[in-house]
Amino acid sequence: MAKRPQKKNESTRKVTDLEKDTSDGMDQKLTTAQGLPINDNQNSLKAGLRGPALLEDHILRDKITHFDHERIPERVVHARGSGAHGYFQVYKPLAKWTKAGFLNDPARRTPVFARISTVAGFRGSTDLARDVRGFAVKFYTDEGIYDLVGNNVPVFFIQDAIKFPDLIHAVKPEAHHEMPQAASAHETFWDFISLMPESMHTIMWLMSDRAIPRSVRMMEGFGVHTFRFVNEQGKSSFVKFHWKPLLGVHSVARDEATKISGKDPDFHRRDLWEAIENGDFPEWELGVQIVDAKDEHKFSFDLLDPTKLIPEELVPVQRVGKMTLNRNPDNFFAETEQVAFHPGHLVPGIDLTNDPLLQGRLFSYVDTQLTRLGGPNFNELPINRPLAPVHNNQRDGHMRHTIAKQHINYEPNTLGGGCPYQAGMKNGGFTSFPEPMEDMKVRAKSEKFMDHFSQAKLFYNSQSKPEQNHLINALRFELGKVDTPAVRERMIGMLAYVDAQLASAVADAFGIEVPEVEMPLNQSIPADTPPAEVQPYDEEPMVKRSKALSMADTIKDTIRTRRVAILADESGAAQAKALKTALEAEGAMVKVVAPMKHADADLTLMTTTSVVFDAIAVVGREPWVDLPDAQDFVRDAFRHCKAIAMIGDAGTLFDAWGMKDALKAPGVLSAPQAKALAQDFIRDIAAHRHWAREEDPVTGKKG
Ligand code: HDE
Repeated sequence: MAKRPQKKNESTRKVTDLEKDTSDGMDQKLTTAQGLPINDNQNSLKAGLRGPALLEDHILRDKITHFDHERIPERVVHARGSGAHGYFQVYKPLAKWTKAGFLNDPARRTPVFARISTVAGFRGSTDLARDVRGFAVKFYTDEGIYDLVGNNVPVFFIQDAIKFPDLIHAVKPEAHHEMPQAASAHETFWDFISLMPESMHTIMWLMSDRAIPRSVRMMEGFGVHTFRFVNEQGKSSFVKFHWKPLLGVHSVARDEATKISGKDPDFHRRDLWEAIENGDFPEWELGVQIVDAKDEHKFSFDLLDPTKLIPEELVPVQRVGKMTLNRNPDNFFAETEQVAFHPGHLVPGIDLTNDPLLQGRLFSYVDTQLTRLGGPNFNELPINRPLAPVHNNQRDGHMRHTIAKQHINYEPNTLGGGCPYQAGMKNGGFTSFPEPMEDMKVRAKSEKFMDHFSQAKLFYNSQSKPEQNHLINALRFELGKVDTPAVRERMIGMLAYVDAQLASAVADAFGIEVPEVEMPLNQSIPADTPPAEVQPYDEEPMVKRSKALSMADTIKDTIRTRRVAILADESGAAQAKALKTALEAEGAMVKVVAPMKHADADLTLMTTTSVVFDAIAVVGREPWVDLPDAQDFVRDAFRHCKAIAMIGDAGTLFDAWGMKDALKAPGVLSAPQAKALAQDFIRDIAAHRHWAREEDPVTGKKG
């Protein structure tokens, strides 16, 4: 009898009756979908040994019909994603601001399912595309499902939902030839963006290294819109949500990202999966920025404008709880693919604002599930079911799972004892915040929405020098993929509103002057409007630079889960072992890479590449000096500014390969024995990348 292997990680969600895998248990006979045991799964039913297949073969048809319908439409955006289960726990009650139960009981572990995605690529596209990442979290609270459906960038491209289909059409592969896949580097995207000044802030984020994360575990998350908290007394405050990763915020280099896309397109998915399987559970703290209702209009920007963030210098982020992802899905399709998020899945104590982007989203998510998941009963799929009991009069529809045993399906009633009855506020019934409202019907925005450049400027000014260089190079690359000069010129004109040097650095790459700035067609701002400054809030000083917007000072105190390759053949095995032991003691994941497989080697130069590692060490010179693959391995690691340790006479390889003075570059170590450099190597790996190497006039070219 075949036994089903058990999952090793603990489960954090209770399994409901309908979720139970009926194939569980010891006896695993192969059956049809109807449970009929199958005698022969190798041969279809034929008229004779050499005869035609028979239509009668119900077993063949059962199998093939199901197979023919295995695919459902992929998400129109965020098609490529990875998910994981876990839990959320608040540090202390937030009763002052919100009555949400899961934000008030520090003893409660609320189960969550998180799905992290790219936006533009198809379901099978690469993880390392330059893109915004979706960061969606479903909380299975005692009061029903709460979804925080955010991104890894705190702002969005557009201010109003009505522009979303245009934005997505422009960024997706072009309609005539369906190219390029998972890339904003093409003409239609930049044509659209060059006419949308409101996009400039998000464009700065998209062109920064934030859009090529090292790992989804090392990414921030943001609710983007301003939401409302409502407390027990009915008092409301505005809130912006943040997820702060405990491993810090880290990215890869641009060239590295494109190479990873070829070598391991599942890089982020694999990284998340392996970390969880290894027990290195990713953690994020939930942060909130709270704005008192009376301060709604104190900012230079409108709190309802999703292209603006609230600088942390104006309103600090308070860390109020922690999410831990500790279990991989059992089945990708059933969980990660079928999970259905919706910003309108709310619990009492959390409410919406009139952000015009958010308002449009409230329509879109259920609408899209109706097509994607085939009908209104997607809420009954195991991954979407609330843990809180559901009692209502919704009935029937495609693929209904629930067998309603009550024939009374209307309210009010007496025949069903009045059940289910309206909860009322006292019993946890949801009430929308009674925001006063009386105005004209208009198609317009408030005036403060019109400042499109101050925060783009704030972001650019807050970047470190290497980050600014990376951003410039990303723009040079992206605009270099644009064929129509007028589109490129219009974009460079737009950059001039953000920063003159940025615009001219990009223009230089195309041998053109920064064009006279002409305001785009669909905006009402006069061409000579100077970029506004960030205005003081509550008499606080102007924010010109915000530390939180740069990754330069992020957490860099650990090498936990960092991937390190040690190039060593059999002659270097002892040194490799010594280094491996030291690094593993600090939580790094170490692989020994050899020219040919030997007993102590995990991988060979043929089966791996340095772009999938955070740091490399090389033992000895002889095994490598004549191997082009070894040279590429080291060159890439050097170019991508990774920590490098040369052991024994490995340091002489640089001269042999024409990498003069590389030993003097930051983050490069050399010693006769592994033991002598292990501690320094650990420090250099924890520093993530040694971007200063890009500036070194001797050893590498800029950027
Ligand atoms: Fe989405 N978005 N979105 N979005 N979004 C979807 O819903 C939409 C926006 C976000 O892992 C779709 O189930 C509109 C902002 C995430 O399953 C769709 C607008 C933010 C995910 C949809 C926006 C997001 C989606 C596609 C402008 C960050 C993936 C499939 C008004 C705050 C969730 C689906 C997952 C998915 C519509 C803008 C985040 C079509 C109309 C802003 C993380 O309904």
